[in-house]
Amino acid sequence: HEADAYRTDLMTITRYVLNEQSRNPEARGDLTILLSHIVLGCKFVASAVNKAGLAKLIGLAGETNVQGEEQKKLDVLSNEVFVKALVSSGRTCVLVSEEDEEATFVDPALRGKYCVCFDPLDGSSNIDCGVSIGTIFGIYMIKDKENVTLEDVLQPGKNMVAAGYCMYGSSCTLVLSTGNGVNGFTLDPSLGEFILTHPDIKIPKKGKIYSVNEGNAKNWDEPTAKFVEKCKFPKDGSSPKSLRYIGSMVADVHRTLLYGGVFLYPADKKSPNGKLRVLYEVFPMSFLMEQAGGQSFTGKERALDLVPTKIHERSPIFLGSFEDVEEIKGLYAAQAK
Ligand code: P6P
Repeated sequence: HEADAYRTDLMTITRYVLNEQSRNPEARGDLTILLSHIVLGCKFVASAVNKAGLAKLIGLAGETNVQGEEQKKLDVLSNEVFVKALVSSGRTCVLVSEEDEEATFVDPALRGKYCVCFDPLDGSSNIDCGVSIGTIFGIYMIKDKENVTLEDVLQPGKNMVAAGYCMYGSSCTLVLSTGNGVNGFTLDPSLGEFILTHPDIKIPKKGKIYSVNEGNAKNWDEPTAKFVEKCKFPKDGSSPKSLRYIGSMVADVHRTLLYGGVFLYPADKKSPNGKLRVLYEVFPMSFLMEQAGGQSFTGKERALDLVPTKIHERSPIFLGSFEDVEEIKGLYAAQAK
């Protein structure tokens, strides 16, 4: 019976990744070990986020907790945990974090063959009001282990070997792809294990939801304005789409992945490259969308084809259901003519 199977045949994320990697003859288990350290970081953040309100972990730095200790901001704390977990894994050589101005080059004695770009706690401005937040990560293989440079992380997103996010909400859900589809795992706090709950996620080809900060409408370019207008006042007599915008990328993207629709953070007159960061927001989410049968577009090109030149550079992003993004691409192509 289904429930019994869950209770006895536990498909943990570790077992899932091991199974998947064992099918790859040249795999030496390095990615498996790296992912297990990322999972550890997510478990730590999940427990810290859940305690946040109680231990005064939220809000601005300088808060003192019940013990009167100087309390670090949750995103600073999360960043430290992830950096330490990734370095100690012995499988990484360059790290790019939203929290650190410069890339971290791992001590040669501890170097491995992967680069990790991550946002340890994306949407952290939402912590104080209890809105879901998340960790986002993307993983590259370095080009030459003997000669490690910033070029190893300035690769187009299509070179990523794995990407994922962990959403800290009503439940803690980790969504992961290592290039063979997308799977979702839910943390069972009683076991401290992520269990497979969403096997082989596929995004609906078309959706009834659009997700954008309408507050920026004054500054949008014409193709974006036309697309949003079409969502609200369809010309073909179909019913208008629903607007759902949480303002926390992991939450908005997770809903888009499961329910379909499109998430947009377009360029506008004030921010010609939009707001979201290429290496640790746009690329990982675009990788997942393509692996789930959706697509992701920058307004100019396929998001994963973009070649970054700076580690914190931004890009406009339109991602989600294949057909919805196709419509947006048509509007931009018409403008380009
Ligand atoms: P806006 C959160 O601050 C964030 O980086 C993403 O998680 C989110 O999608 C976006 O910014 C929200 O931006 O301008 O709509 O508040």
